[in-house]
Amino acid sequence: ILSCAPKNQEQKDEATLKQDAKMEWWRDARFGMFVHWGLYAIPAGEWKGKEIPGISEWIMARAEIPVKDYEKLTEEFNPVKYNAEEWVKLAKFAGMKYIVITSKHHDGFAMFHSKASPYNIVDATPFDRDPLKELADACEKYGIRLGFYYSQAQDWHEPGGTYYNIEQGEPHWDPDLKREPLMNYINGKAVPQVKEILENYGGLDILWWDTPRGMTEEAAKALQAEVDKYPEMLTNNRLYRPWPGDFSTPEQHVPPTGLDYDWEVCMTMNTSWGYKKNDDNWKSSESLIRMLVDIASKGGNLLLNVGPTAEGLIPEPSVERLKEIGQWMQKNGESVYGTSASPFFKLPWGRCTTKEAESGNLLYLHVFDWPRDGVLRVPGLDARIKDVYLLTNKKQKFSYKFEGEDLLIHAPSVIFDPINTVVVVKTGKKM
Ligand code: FHN
Repeated sequence: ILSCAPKNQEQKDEATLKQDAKMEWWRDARFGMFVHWGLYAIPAGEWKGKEIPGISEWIMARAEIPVKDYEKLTEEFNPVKYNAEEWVKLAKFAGMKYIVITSKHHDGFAMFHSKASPYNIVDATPFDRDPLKELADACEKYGIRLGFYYSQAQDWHEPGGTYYNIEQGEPHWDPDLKREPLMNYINGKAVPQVKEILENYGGLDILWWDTPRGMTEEAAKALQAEVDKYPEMLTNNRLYRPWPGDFSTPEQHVPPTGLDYDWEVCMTMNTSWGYKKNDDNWKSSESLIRMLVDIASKGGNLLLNVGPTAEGLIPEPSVERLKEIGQWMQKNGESVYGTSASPFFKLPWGRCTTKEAESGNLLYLHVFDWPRDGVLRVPGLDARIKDVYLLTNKKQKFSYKFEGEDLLIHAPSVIFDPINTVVVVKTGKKM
């Protein structure tokens, strides 16, 4: 048994208890929806008839599009099929407890009504609605927590925003973009827009910074001063290196073990954050469910991404996966929500999450591959066993015995289901 169990309450200092209270809903949630939506959904990975490699929200940099040409996309951005309630109901069905949406990505285009810059969806496009206001209202209505993503340093539309093209140079292809000091952009657009998103959308639960590239301590302090006005709001670790924020953000990979601070994996279902019309490299629902279980067994959260189309629709392959994940979560969500990391170093047959019960602990054994000899070995489980049953059918009991300190659970008589077999072990001792 790893001694990674959290310190008991008495051992924790005041600051830790305060941070625990702030993080509680987020740690219990375990699962959220990431949304990358903006002008880049129109080209969707293609420019002037050519497919542009890589993540589609970077098309302005990767296809070396001057600002004046990219801006023309605003003329046709009219996502009339957008329905915030449909998105929120789908996220809720999938078992997601919070949504983080791009309010402004690196291209500088604001997906909300901003007085700080006319380069926004309400003022610069035929779509005269504020989609983030509609999303905030829908999240309020359906009890889903809300976060906004904000690209605080990279802004490829503004002369003072930092830029990053493939050669890590300046946008040599855009002669009109005269560079200015970063603080011109930070004071003129970033701080005013961060104030707008914090003040005008009912109070955010999360502010998701991205990326610290080119940030300075002066710029970070100016933005952090706005965040400090909302002490209960969570922020990630991407404002400025090495500022920690409230949680770290492994991207497109799952850490091999748990970490000793809060963390959230952000992950695409295919290969692009923004909508990409020719990207059919989709992860299966089963692999996404196992990823969620793997992450929860290590004490982390999963922020799973969708990239809506220029019409405002979540792509069908994403919808299918979210519905299948939701069906699994409806049967097994208890083994993810509000759980803590596994106390075991490694389990060859699957993963384990744990939850404190009134008189001991619940172990949720996620069995991906039942061992050939029919015996599930739980190493070093030095605790009194009160019950062993199938999460989806509490009447389905399992016979078990101890071999030394190892608990041996015998295979069920029913056919093994490789994705829905969560064996619950109720123990009489807190671990
Ligand atoms: O450059 C961005 C990228 O477009 C995307 O938004 C991801 C999501 O975490 N973050 C940055 C790359 O790390």
